[in-house]
Amino acid sequence: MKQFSTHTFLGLLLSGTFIVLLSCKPSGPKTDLTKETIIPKPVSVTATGDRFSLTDDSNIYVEGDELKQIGQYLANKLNPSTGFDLQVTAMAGEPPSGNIYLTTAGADTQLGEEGYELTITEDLIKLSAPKPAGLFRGIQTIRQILPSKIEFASIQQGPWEIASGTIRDYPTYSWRGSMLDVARHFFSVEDVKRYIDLIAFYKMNIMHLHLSDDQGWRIEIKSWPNLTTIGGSTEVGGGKGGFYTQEQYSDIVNYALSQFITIVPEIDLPGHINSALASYGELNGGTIVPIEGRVKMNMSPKNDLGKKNRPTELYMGTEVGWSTLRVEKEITFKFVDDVLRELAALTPGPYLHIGGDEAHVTKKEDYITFVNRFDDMVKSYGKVMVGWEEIAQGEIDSNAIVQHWSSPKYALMAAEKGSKIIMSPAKKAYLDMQYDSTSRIGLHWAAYIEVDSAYNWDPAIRVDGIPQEIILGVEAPLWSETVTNMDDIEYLAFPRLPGYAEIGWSSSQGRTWDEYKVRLGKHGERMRALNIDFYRSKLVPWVE
Ligand code: TNX
Repeated sequence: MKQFSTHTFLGLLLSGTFIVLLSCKPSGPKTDLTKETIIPKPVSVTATGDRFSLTDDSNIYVEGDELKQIGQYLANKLNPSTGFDLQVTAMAGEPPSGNIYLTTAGADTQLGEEGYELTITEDLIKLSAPKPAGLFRGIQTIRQILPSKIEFASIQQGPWEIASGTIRDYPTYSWRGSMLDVARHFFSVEDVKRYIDLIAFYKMNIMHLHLSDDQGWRIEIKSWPNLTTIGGSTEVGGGKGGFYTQEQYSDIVNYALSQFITIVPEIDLPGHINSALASYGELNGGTIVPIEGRVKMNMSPKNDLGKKNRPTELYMGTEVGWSTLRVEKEITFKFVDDVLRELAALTPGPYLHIGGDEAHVTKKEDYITFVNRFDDMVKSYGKVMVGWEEIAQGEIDSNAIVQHWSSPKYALMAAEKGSKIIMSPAKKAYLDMQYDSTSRIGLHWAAYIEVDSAYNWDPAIRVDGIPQEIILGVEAPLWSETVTNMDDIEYLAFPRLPGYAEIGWSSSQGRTWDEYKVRLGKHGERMRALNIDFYRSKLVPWVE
């Protein structure tokens, strides 16, 4: 009896000590890679139970000079918070232990354009991918399996440990993007670059810039200078607007390219065109009479475009669908051709987006003529035409890409013509929709989109009759009628954007909101470290 109680006492003492030891364990040392929070969720993760420590002695080795830039990108992400001075060195073969190694040599080509394999042992972090883009995507995973404080801009306390194991990963869809409307409100080059940084963190690869609309023309066109000097001079609400010089646009394009993100420039035609009509009277066909039954949105008194051949007034309101180019004016086609030629020359990516949405005051037959001629022009400059879903009415073919936002009818029409489809259903994927009726900015004409609703859909089965093979991917547009600064952008884009990134990258098999919301909650720390002004949805169990 006595002995028994001594045992019990010892047992209690031991387990007590164990509990104390456990709780004294420094926070951080994680050895189970499968427990890490990665968004978008990788294809497969295997843990091996050890850990790699990044230290002051660590460096980054890359296989070949052409990978140095990617290595430097990683160093730039890791140096500020660790306070280390990771150096990037090109060399052949595996480096000594304690380092990070990026290589394309001998990588599994099955991983495709953007896939990668990450192998972490006690000795080495090895990231291998058949293409540099895959290394870049894999680096985002490395960032996400380091402690959250790695994202701070100032020095933080280590240790900087990563659980060992293997991650094999590649995307489901090749088009994973977001659109920023810089026309309704103008955003600086710095803002656009920050947005690019943020979407890159979630492995997106497309940045669509909505460069013109009724309220503003935002890209310098040298052959038509008034477009920016006049058409770029204001914005919704009457602010001073702005525009990108061709040099600034190229700077954005190159910045995106360095993160393996393609800029898709959009000039919205033949509607949403008042900023051009206000810049050049010769483009203005005069008063528009809305066509019965085709004017869906509440029409503005502004649909009076004033006198023919006279510039219209600049517009600072938010109505849509009231302006149009005129087919009968041959100068119209010279204008569009000049714009597309200059834009194509500035754009290394394969796409030109010609808008095509909500041309409510363009006659249907004229609209079709426009789409056909725009398609010819885009092709003549060696580019692929992208347009909002309404372009499916034109004589488009399998080269064209149709961006679905509202009507299943147009999506089906596009499918019948063999075109590819980008999924941007407004009820699910519009970043400018409010979360709920209390959201401080945003619209709600399509829906209120809480974070769960934004995540809970599958592009492959969104529109009946559209097979997955013709779906290029997912894009989340951020229209900016109510968005005036970077905080506003962040508040609407986050935390919904990581969900769209996951829908585009990860398999839909077994995807559930209940599992995702826990991962998203843990990303609260990362978003805070990145200084993102995100919406703290009550539906998410935030860890901050
Ligand atoms: C519809 S969706 C538009 C935009 C507006 C947006 C506001 C589409 C292709 N056009 O012109 O900014 O709604 O949510």
